[in-house]
Amino acid sequence: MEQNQQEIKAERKKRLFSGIQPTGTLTLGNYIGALRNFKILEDEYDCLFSVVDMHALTVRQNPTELRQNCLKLLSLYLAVGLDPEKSLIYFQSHVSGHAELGWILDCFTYMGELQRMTQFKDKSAKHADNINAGLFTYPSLMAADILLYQTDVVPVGEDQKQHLELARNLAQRFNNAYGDTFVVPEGYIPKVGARIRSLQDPERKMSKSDPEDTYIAILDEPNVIRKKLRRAQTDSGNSIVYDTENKPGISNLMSILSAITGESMDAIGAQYDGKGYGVFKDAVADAVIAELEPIQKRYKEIVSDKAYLNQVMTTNAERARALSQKTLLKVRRKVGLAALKL
Ligand code: ATP
Ligand code: LTN
Repeated sequence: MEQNQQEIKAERKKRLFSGIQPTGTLTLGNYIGALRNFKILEDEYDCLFSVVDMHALTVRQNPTELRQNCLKLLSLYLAVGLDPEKSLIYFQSHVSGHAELGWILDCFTYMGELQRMTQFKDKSAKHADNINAGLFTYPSLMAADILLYQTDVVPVGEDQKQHLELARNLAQRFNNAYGDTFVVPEGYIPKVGARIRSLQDPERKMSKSDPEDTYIAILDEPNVIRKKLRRAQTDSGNSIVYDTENKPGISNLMSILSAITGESMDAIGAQYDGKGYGVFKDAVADAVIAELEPIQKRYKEIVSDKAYLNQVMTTNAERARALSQKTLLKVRRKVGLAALKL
């Protein structure tokens, strides 16, 4: 019997969780750093992909736009090929356990830990007129997203490393205080493309909340993609060499190409060196356009199929809710919240 249970345990796939905020147009950075890996990992793991709409509220949103952005992000998840029968693809706000566990974890998170978060510092500088408490405690809610499902692996871009570390610390802190409760999650950060940079200021990450010409949107038309890449900031030289210190612009374009084609930086350098930046930029544009075209085509079909989206949204929220209950009950019991005996 015991051996049988061990076998079942060994056979169970590891669990993966990731989320993307429905704030604006998703960029090539989001695609290479996160979304693309979701599809690659879907077969190997038992996956949850969330539209983290409650996180989006930390910045003031137009309600109509937010609702639309949530459906657009759901459509994009489906357009990259994620399977809603196999994985759980749902809206964070449809499972109240996120907020519930978020509160409990808030009570285990120190002010000093949150004050160190670079995303908080960046966002408070950007939204100086609305530095709200939610923006501050954003990382505890993210930890709740992850820990609620006993997640083993979290695929994200490099900018989320610090948040992930907090999730790990909170899991360990809680486990130390109350005995084994949470799985301590690991990050999955891609080797190439973990931090795609702004086309106009390669010191900064490419971000969907920055001006249009700094990013490529996943849904940009081919001619727009080409135009933006041709205008991407580069240095005054002409060599195609990966050197983030002295050639951040060219290095960024090389990372994009390498992430898409799988070629090494050396191979890219050998192929394009001496041909001029124009030729190289066009080659990057060709690769990006070819990669995004099939996704854009599927997206257009899916986003207009409201009945299908509604069905995915409803059934997946129900499944996620059921899954979240197990952890929630355990946590409530451990911290001493009385069970309701109906
Ligand atoms: P915002 O700029 O509005 O803060 P964002 O572009 O960072 O948003 P998120 O929803 O916060 O988007 O991130 C979604 C996922 O994309 C995360 O896993 C994040 O690490 C990844 N990501 C975001 N920007 C980049 C980037 N420039 N390069 C690689 N990965 C990225
Ligand atoms: N904080 C992340 C989005 C996010 C997330 C998560 C990612 C919220 N909850 C859980 C992975 C797992 C961001 O800003 N990119």
